[in-house]
Amino acid sequence: MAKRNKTVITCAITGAIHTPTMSDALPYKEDDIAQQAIAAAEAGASVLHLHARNPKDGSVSIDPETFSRFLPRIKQSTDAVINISTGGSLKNTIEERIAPALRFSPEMCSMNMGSMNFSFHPLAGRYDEWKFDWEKDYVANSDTYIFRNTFADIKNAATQLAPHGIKFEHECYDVGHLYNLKFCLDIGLFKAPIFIQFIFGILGGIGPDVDNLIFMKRTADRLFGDDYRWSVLGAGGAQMPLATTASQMGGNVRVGLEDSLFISRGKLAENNAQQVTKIRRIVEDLGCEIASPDEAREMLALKGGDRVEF
Ligand code: KMH
Ligand code: ZN
Repeated sequence: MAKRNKTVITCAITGAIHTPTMSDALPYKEDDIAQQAIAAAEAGASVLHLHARNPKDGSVSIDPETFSRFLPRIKQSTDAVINISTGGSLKNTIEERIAPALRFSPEMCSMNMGSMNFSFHPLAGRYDEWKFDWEKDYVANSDTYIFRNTFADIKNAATQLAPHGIKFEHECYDVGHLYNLKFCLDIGLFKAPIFIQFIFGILGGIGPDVDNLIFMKRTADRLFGDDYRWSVLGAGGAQMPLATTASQMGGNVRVGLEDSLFISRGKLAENNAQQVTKIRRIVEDLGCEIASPDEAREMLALKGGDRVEF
């Protein structure tokens, strides 16, 4: 039997684009982000995908100063790979969105591979009470936003970030984004091996069906051959089922409160580490091993934790 790859668990600690603070478990203060990130790493996440939030009201912050209040703490307490989001909010420009990655030169950062509808407006009807004033309108109006990632934006971000040797988490929300990525790879914007995060279940992207996962994987095999590594993120209720399927297909997985506030149907997760513990148990029970941070560094060809600027 062929040797199976180890599974890299990424944990996305606190999303900002599409996750209102409607669970008390979702960290938005710097101390809580640091504490939950460290606990997720201890539970088995080898990569930590990080956004920042305004500690006063949980709104998206793309201010590098906010990141500076938790990045060094996480680095001092864990060996995990730090992956800084360049997603910002649906209202930020690409220049604003890449500012934290430019300042801190992490081992990884996200790179969203196409413009799209990215909506969570149906959530607006599900809650009567909101923790913060901005949330209801932001959520309700998300049916008017375009998540902008034009070819020019991608080229601009890739060119400015290139001197930093950062490995991108290429976020692909639909099959067309794989072709966008292929085009960008062919014109030299990115270096192999590339790391693709297949994303399922965002309203505006491809749906969370196993057929679609197989289709995305087959398409990526055809386009990138051996030049890519891959992982799966299912939004909401699709998180654990699709991560389980991906791990059985030889892929890597992403969990975290950014993408689902739940631990099981209708039950809120207590924290990020609980989701990491759950997927780790599933992966190990089904006969795979999880990758350590250094094994993730090798698999993804990262520059090393000693070459970041925080
Ligand atoms: N939460 C994901 C669906 C980013 O950070 O650049 C989107 C995301 C984007 O992770
Ligand atoms: Zn993110």
